[in-house]
Amino acid sequence: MSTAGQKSINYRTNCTGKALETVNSHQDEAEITMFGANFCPFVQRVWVALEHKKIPYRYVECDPYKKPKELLDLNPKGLVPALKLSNGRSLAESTVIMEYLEEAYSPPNTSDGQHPLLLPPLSDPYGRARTRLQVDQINRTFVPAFYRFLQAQVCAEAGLE
Ligand SMILES: N[C@@H](CCC(=O)N[C@@H](CS)C(=O)NCC(=O)O)C(=O)O
Repeated sequence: MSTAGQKSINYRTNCTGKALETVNSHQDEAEITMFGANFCPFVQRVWVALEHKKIPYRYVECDPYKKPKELLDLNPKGLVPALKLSNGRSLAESTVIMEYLEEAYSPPNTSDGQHPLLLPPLSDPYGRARTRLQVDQINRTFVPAFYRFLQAQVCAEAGLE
């Protein structure tokens, strides 16, 4: 556990359970390194996408409230998720990262069938639009509630609520 800034919110600094097993199986060097924090729903959606699309990646748990230099080098705002890519490139912002992963790991950039798609194919624009509507709904309703739930859990464990 650690304490965030002046708010005195306690939060976990490592994953547990199945998430920790997944972290431990993604410690080898890979073309993508994701800097994440276990309590962050924005990290979790990128993480789910990496797993779903079967993209090789390394996971680095980091504390975005302490803003380590290696995180600031990737994202000057010091927010997670942040991706370290090859040739000194980096990316931040979960929605931008999701679009990058979908485009970089789909035909014609990768061979057909290697990486499952997040959206229906380009040949189905209506299906893609309907999926984006669902994503928008989840962004507006589920994500803020889930974030509050994750934080409340940690506060309760720390005896703060
Ligand atoms: N819009 C960003 C939000 C990322 C974000 O707010 N991450 C939080 C953790 S859940 C963070 O890094 N907070 C550190 C801080 O606010 O200093 C995204 O979608 O990636």
